[in-house]
Amino acid sequence: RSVNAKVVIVGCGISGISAAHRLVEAGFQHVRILEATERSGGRIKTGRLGDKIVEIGANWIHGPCEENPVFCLARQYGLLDPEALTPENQAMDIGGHPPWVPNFFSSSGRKLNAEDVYPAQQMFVELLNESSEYQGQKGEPWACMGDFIRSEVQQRAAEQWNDIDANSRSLRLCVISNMLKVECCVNGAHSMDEVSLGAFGLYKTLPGNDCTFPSGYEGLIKNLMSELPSGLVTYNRPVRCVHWNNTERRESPVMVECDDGERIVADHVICTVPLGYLKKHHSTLFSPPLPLHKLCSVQRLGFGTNNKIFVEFDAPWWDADCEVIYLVWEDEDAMLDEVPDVQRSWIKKLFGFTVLKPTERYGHVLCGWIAGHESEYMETLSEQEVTQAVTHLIRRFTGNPIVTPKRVVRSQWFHDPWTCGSYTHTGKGCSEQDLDNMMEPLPSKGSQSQPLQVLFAGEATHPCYFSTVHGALLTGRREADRLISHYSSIRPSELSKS
Ligand code: 6YU
Repeated sequence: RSVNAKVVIVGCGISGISAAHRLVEAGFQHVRILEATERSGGRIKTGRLGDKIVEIGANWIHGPCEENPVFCLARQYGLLDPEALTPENQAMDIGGHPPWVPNFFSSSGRKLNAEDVYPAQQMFVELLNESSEYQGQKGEPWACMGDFIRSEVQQRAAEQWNDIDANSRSLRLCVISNMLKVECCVNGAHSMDEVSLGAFGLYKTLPGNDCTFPSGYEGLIKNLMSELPSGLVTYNRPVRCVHWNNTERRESPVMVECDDGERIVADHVICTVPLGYLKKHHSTLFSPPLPLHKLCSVQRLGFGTNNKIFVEFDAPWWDADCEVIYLVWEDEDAMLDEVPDVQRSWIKKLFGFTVLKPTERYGHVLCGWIAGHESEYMETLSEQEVTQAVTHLIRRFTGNPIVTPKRVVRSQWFHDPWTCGSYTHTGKGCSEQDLDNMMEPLPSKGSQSQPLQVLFAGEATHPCYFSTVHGALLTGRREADRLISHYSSIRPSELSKS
């Protein structure tokens, strides 16, 4: 049946697009997406490095298996390599991917032996696995992941690493600092001191060996968009304020005010703006403002920065089978993941590079990863300054004084005014309740006003797949389904009124 209710979706990322899809399929006649920028996709953004395709935003399908709707759509649209489609690939339950083949370089220009590094890596991975045991525990001895890891490493190192010399022991602690920087990137956090220990286990992985889109993640967006009615999205139309609970207009109680002054009346608004944008603009984006419990959750959840720096070379300086390069600073045995002087030494926060594979497709391209305030500072520098810093770094760690990048491209997610960072993590003091609060529609339950005026989707509203594309997609469908079941539970005679 057809539904006449007017639905405005704010944001044309994967969550907004999937909400629109579902509503249109279910017969909603008046669905409109308002998007601030000139493009669809949001944090799914495929760019170029010369003639190569690079992902500025999302990279992998995390957990490509039958339960993952991104995998199912990508398969349906024919966007994946045959290897990703094999049952073996889908069945691998390894929490992401098998360990990558690493190369380790140190700040004194040495290539490190794997045996010198593995004990520290192993201990770190053990601790990450153990951290989920603290989930939901009140009064756990450590408030954050950083404290937990440092104190456990100290204790275990005293017990297990007492047969090695001081230098080897110090190097292992420097490796722990490097691993902490890796985790900052994985979590999209400035420091692991800002990530809750008690809520770390909330994030869930799906089975499947993580895979990429050989022709770019944006292929998914293009296919989905081609199935929506044309004209459904209005681009370059930032929303300034969502006025809800408008008691004078009982029939259509929401009014969306755009930056250009346009005012659009709606029955329901699905808000999909990133958590970073919400943190910065909540006080002007909603009138009346968000209820206190919702606002507290917006503030408690974390939204940090993770950026990529793509670097192309004429020839590789890493091993042929190498998949990841770790850069270990030999003066970092304090197990810290923050750089004391950001302006002078921001580059120390870059943990290393992943190698883009296969080489036949990409040539010799590395992707550097850098999180936190150091990454935000990097965004303010010119491409030339970034290239210079990366060149010095690589020359120092390889001991090769002439190695020179051919091309460099980096992302700038913190200064993107419609994102204000990269993705969500569970900040200190967070619990499951915060993610529940994020997805709760307005007005809150029990209110006498018309229900479901403002609904919330987007990666930050998924209880266990936050920070991912599949999480975001599922939240769009969830909010569409909320409206669909609302309208299927009311009498058809009432439908024609709106
Ligand atoms: C994934 C991956 N991946 C790397 C990097 C980034 C992200 N993610 P959108 O922002 O897309 O859309 C909102 C729209 O709203 C947007 O278009 C705005 O312009 C618009 N808007 C804003 N304000 C507006 C206004 N006022 N008016 C109108 N419009 C407005 N996910 O699955 N695989 O490899 C990565 C990665 C650098 C930045 C990622 C990855 C995250 C996804 O990109 C992201 O979740 C979704 O695209 C968001 O879609 P959306 O619709 O919600 O918002 C324990 C534990 C660990 C926890 N973490 C585990 C690690 C997993 C995360 N890994 C990520 C890794 C990478 C590399």
